[in-house]
Amino acid sequence: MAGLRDVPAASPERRLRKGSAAAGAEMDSETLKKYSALHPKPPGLTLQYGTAGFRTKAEQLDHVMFRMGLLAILRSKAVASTIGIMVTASHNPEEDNGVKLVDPLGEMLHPSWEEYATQLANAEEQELQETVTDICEKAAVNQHKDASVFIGRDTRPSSEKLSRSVIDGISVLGGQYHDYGLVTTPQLHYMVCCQNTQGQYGKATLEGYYEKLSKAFMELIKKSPGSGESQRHLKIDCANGIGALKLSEMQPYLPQELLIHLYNDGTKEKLNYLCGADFVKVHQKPPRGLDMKPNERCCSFDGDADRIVYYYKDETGHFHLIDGDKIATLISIFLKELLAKVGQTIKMAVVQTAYANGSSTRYLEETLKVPVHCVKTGVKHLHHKAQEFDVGVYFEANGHGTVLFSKAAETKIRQLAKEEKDDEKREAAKVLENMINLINQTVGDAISDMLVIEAILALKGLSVQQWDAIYTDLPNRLLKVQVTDRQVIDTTDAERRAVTPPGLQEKIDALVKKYKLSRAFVRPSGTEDVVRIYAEADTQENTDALAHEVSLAVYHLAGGRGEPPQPI
Ligand code: G16
Repeated sequence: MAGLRDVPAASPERRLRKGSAAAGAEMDSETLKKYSALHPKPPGLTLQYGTAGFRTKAEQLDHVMFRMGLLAILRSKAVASTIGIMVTASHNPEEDNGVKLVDPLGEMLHPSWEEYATQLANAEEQELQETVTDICEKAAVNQHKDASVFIGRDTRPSSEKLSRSVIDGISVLGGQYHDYGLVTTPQLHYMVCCQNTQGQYGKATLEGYYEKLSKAFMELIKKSPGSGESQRHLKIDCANGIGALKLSEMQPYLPQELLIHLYNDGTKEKLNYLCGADFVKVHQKPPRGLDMKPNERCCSFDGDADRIVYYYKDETGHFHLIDGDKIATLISIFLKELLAKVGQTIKMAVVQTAYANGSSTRYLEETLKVPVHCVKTGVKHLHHKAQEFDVGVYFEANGHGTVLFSKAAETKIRQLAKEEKDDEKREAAKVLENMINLINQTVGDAISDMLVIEAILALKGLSVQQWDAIYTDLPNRLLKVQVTDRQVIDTTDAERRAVTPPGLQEKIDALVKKYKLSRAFVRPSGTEDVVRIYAEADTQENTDALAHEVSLAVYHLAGGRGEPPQPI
């Protein structure tokens, strides 16, 4: 496989591969034992494959990384494709780390394998061999297949060492790997997809990624009013993370029409500290370290550059957040107009989560007349749902999302862009074709989303204020509460209702009734040791009161830890 590096001949994996089975019952258990002992599991520690893989304090993750190296090889053999492993804890504090596994077409790991990942991560040392064998049997792993893994990591101080533990795991079970080193999470997803589609999706290199996106972006903005004459400025808060590094690399590929200014590039401050997309969304205020003048368009990436939110400050100094819901709305308006112009029966739908602002759902359904679907938090759920449509726009309110085009829709659009006789239809199809090339369809990608948004704003001649004015968000508030065991909260109806602990949902229902246009729900986070609380109501004051009351209900009924939540 081009670009892949064989593990060194002297590595344990070589010896294993010479045997009839690289993994499973006949595996060289002594070698596994020996290498696993270098990455010992703290006895009794159990971790769960959460919303986006494993996440916890970096010092607890060495064994998990080694074992995810093992798992990636098993998965690669099972599906006869390259698998990706990204070492990152994304929006979490710098001291945390984590791992996200990437499936062949760049999607998140298939849910059926999440359970195997959890089993493997939690097996005690003496059970490890048996667990590997068990997974091989259950998942019908063809031990004779070749295996290959792509590895990437974020800029956390702990990431390099942890990615070496991944490589140790890979080496024990055999196969090839390519270590891309520092990349954004979506870049790794892109590489995996390129590799498994034999280059159809693009070249599996960073250069290939930059060239593909910048070419599509340039094609798009060529058609914008005033193109070539005016420059667009965009200030980007990079969360002190990988986004800064990769945007700097990409800058020479970008046309002069787009001038990006990078802030929080990681040279001075800590990753995600008082900055980044999660901070801006949760606190609804600008990040530290970005000087914002009135009406300037600004955006924030998160720690591994798979989320983006926009914002600006008006003349009165008032801060306006443009979150994932408004990004989805802008993209949907734009695509819907183009689809109408090409005159085909290509159906579009939007996928959201319970966190979507009520105003966005109403606007999409009632004004834009686009079907909206609500699924559980986690891009894996949104991605899966979006695959059901010709064009599936999915975004979480936190700014994590993308657009998926079905194979049939993509083929039709490319054909129209080439052969359609009607000029207007052909031009619309060409714009759609370039959007397909610009959007990273494997996963939410802050760089790609940023270019998509900048292209749409330029083509439609929209200012950030005009975009913001499409609809008015209902006041909303996100809070966190610490409890002894967050799994005591179980939810249903796409996480909009709590099933346990007893009495909690009844209490939330009663609290919600006190306010107008109100809504609230609670759910255990899959990336942090907290319960998340979301509330919406007619005014910010009422929203904050509702959010606080619900957080107290969680604290009292779900075993709160530490001090009770304070009013906002
Ligand atoms: C991850 C997931 C997102 C999810 C977020 C928060 O984001 O990829 O889909 O919305 O965690 O999840 P939770 O509320 O369960 O903690 P990231 O950017 O941190 O990888």
